Amino acid sequence: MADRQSIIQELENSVKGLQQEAAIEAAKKAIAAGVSPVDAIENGLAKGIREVGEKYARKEMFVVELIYAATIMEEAIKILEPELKKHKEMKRTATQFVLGTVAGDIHDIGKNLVRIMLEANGFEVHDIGKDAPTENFISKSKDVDAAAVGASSLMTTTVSVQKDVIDSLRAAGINVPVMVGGAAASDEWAKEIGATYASDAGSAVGVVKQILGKGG
Ligand code: B1M
Repeated sequence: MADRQSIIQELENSVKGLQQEAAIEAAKKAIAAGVSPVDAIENGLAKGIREVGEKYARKEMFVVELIYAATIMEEAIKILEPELKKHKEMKRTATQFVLGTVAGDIHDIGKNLVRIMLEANGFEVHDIGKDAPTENFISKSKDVDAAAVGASSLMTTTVSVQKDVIDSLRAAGINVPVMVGGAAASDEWAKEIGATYASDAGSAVGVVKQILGKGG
């Protein structure tokens, strides 16, 4: 059976090399070999897609290739998703969490991973999708009586919308804690806008527990 390192490398290479079949096969191998799905995604697939993003930024790859690489990553995550969900706690909580990618930003792979991880840990996640209008964060939070809200942003051009979401929540009298994340966010930025930052989907669970005062 292939070892962890070679499977992780295959996952990364398949995304970088735009090889969908290879990505799916490597994801299946990861499960068979007992590689943690979080490890497979973060150190394999995500590493590959970030390199594709760097090549795109250097104009060494076209946007269609970026789109295809993202599709490959999503298909491989579909294979790994049931394994991610197996790690869930048995006890479900009644904690309502509203999550979305901010207006103007269509990047949702990271946000979807955050949703999977939160759901796997018993949270009731209301995913309002990508390019989500700020008012949808407000209306959904009211509808479900959210305990906390999460806003993802991947671009420098949309990160300020995370602040708009917080300002609009506060203006509507919704004073719940907000978690921000995504490649364009940072700890410093989060502090500036009155939010809490999570760097990845794994740590997002601990951050949500912490902002809700549930430890972790
Ligand atoms: Co685009 N894109 N993209 N893209 N894309 C970036 C972000 C970019 C940095 C690439 C680059 O140029 N190097 C660049 C932004 C530059 C900037 O900041 N201004 C960029 C650009 C420019 C664009 C377009 C404008 C390109 C174009 O059309 N000309 C366009 C955007 C259009 C728009 O949004 N209006 C665009 C489109 C796309 C695709 C559709 C092709 C695709 C997205 C597909 C999808 O999401 N369904 C795509 C991709 C794949 C990327 C990169 C390469 C990879 C993003 C990704 O999925 N990473 C990205 C480069 C990069 O990020 N380095 C790039 C894997 C994922 C697992 O990681 O999303 O970081 P990530 O999520 C992590 C953490 O950040 C965290 O947990 C996740 C898991 O660990 N996290 C949270 C995320 N959200 C969180 C929320 C939380 C907590 C943690 O709490 C709420």
